[in-house]
Amino acid sequence: MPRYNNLMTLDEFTIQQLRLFPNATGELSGLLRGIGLAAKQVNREVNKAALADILGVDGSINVQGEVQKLDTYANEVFIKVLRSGINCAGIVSEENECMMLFDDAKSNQSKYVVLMDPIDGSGNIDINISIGSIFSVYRRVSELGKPAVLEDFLQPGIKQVAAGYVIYGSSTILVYATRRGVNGFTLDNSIGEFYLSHPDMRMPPHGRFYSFDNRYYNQVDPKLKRYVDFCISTTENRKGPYSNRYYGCMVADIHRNLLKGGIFFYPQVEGRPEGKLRLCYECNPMAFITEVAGGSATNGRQRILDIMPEHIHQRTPLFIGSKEMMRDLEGFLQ
Ligand code: P6P
Repeated sequence: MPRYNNLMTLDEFTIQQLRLFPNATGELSGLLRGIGLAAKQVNREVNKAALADILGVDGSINVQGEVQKLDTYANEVFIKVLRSGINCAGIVSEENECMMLFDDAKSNQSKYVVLMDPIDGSGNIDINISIGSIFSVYRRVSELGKPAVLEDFLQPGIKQVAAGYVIYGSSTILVYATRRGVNGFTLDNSIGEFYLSHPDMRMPPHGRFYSFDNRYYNQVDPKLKRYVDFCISTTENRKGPYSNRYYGCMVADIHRNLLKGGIFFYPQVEGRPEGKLRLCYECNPMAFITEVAGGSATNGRQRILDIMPEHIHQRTPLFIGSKEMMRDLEGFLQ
């Protein structure tokens, strides 16, 4: 008998959460289970990407530039699962220039829309380093029974109902947050079930890791340079410098910080006045998860979750991590 036979599966957990809200319709639970199904299908291909010849660029271009085949596959999987379900009225994806409305009678009745980055960290696929998927769930502001509209997707991050990510690493873990908390589920590949392995995740208030691509050191605001200098210095109240860990996959960096404490930042740099990361389907979901877990996230001036999106693919500088480390950073940026 597996030693974790008394652990709860993702499906059991979402149904247990549903029981806590007698008036709940079960739509959100069903939506999250659908995302879990899509994650399992993506995971299967991630694990054999090199064998399945889905490495390498397939030539099609997304809004970010060259697309790896796995990006395209993952996008199609999430769309297929969400469209065939009855809990999502439409999606915005990094892989699609425009919103995609599931304009059928059942989907139009759904209360929710999803924004997603099907594969975050595509550059890591060919070198077998962790990659992720990111998703964000909003309650529609438009009339049910009709197709979703653009305003459903352009809500500030504080309006998120749920947000999460999947990290495809040494193990595959699905982490999602609602206002009630952040919980992580590890995939048992032998039976294809996610098991609750990280209940009630809390981001430590401090850590020893900072994630920043040092190639930008001479391109950033002098105040931020002084913060980086602080990170690599030894101060009286901190034994040694922080370790610089930068995985090229925000999901992996932030997952580590969620477990160990740390800070991640991708600021504005030369040629990228708004930074690189996308507000709606990268920064907002990661900021929601981080805040529910006790951390914080800003664009250097404003709370990420308070930003009113103007375009579904708009970018924003991102500073995100442990509460006390973010407080130190803000002291340097002021
Ligand atoms: P760079 C991956 O493409 C991503 O969106 C984030 O996951 C990651 O942190 C960042 O971009 C890496 O960007 O410019 O350092 O390759």
